This record gives sequence, C-alpha cells and structure tokens, in this order.
Amino acid sequence: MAQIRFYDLEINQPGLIWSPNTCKTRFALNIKNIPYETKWVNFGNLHTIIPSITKSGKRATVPIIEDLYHNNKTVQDSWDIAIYLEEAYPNTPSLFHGNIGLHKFFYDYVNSNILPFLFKLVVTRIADNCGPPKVAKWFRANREKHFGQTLESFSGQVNDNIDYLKKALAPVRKVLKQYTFITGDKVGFADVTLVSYFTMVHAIDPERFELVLNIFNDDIFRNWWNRMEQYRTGNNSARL
Ligand SMILES: N[C@@H](CCC(=O)N[C@@H](CS)C(=O)NCC(=O)O)C(=O)O
Repeated sequence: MAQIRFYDLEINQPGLIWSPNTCKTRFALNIKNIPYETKWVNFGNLHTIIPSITKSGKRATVPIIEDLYHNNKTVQDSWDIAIYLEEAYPNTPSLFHGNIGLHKFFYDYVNSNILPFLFKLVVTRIADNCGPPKVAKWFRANREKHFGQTLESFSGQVNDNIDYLKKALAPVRKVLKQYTFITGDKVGFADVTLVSYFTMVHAIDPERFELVLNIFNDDIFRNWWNRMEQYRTGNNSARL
C-alpha cells in the first residue's frame, strides 16, 4: 500500500525515468524504502494539475509529493521533499546522516557547476521529445526566452561542455576514488543529486552519457553509477 503519491514528469517515452529534479525524489524514496505510487504528469498538463494540488500559488513544478499517511500533506521541491521525508520517516535509512549542511553545500555546488553543462548536452533532445508538437513548441519558446538565445546556441559545443564537466567533476572523483559513495560509506543525498542529473543524460542521450562516464578514462564514475542503479528503480513503486 503506497504511503506517498509522487508526481513525476513524462515525455514522449512513457515510463522513462529522466527528469533531473523528480529523480531526486524517486531516488530518495527508494533509498528510504518508502512505498509510493507514481502519478505521471507532462509539460502540457502540469501547469493545471500541480497548482490544483499544492494550492500554494507557487510556480507549477515537479516533483511534488502527497503523503497519504500524514493527512495528504503536500510538499513541493526536491530539496524540501528530502528534508520532509527525513523528518516524517525517521526510522528509514537516512539521506543526510546528520550532516545536512554538507549535503546542501554539495547540492548547490552541483546545481551551479555540473548541472548546467549536463543540461546543455541534452536540452535540444528534451525539446524535441517533451510532448506533442504544441507542447514542444511551448517548451522551446519558454526556455529560449529564459536563456535569451536559441537552444542550439545555449547548448554550445559538446567538447567545451565536457571540458567544463571534467573540471567540476574532478573533486567528486577524488572522493569516489576513496569511498564507496560521495556521502562516504553509506549512500546519501549528495549521491542522489549527482546521479539524478546523470540519469537525465543517460535517459535522453546514452551516447553522450558515455562521454561523461569516460571523461577521466577510468571506471571510477562508471562503477559508482552501477552501484547507484539499485536505487533508481527500487521495488516499491507502482504506476498510477
Ligand atoms: N527547485 C525545484 C525545481 C523543479 C523544476 O524546475 N522542475 C521542472 C521539471 S525537472 C518543472 O517542473 N518544470 C516545469 C516548467 O518548466 O514549466 C526542485 O528541485 O524541485
């Protein structure tokens, strides 16, 4: 029986786990082993569905969760959801291991220095595959307005993005050379953050993802990616 209703984002390939922000919640639920059901929304309907649930007036984004065991409490935003789950489900495996500040630091580091270049590797493909033509047109116009340029020019050169990623991933590789997880001996939210953004690239463009995994010509990130696989699918999610 699901305890959490989790809203994830669907594109043209139903059931594909790809969305960088919703992935963080999926991995968190799987690590914590909290039974949940997935409610899929898309770029065409989330702007009406999500506000009707959150009733907060905040911008419509996923992930959101409804906690069916706590009066259907609704939480929006992947970071806030992680904090909520940690507090509401204290007897499940921890995401922060008592070091929430360090996880916040890593979260901000990855969002500023790694995510943008991973996103540039796949954004045009996301635009082409994010829904029917009307939705794809909206997505492109919306993002181009936000970036102030075409998606092609925003994406830049693949090699440049890989170079930036190599620089930004170097300190993470140092940790993974020594420890099983970015968090240390146990998996934690730092791992969730990076693996979620890797998942986006893997799902949208597996060939480009190989470039990322091979960035240092060794198996350090690949081995960690393989170790994280168990937390991507989990055993406790049902499709709604
Ligand atoms: N800070 C938010 C960001 C959420 C976010 O931007 N989600 C994207 C999907 S990955 C979204 O819902 N976009 C809706 C839109 O662009 O209209 C979080 O971590 O949850």
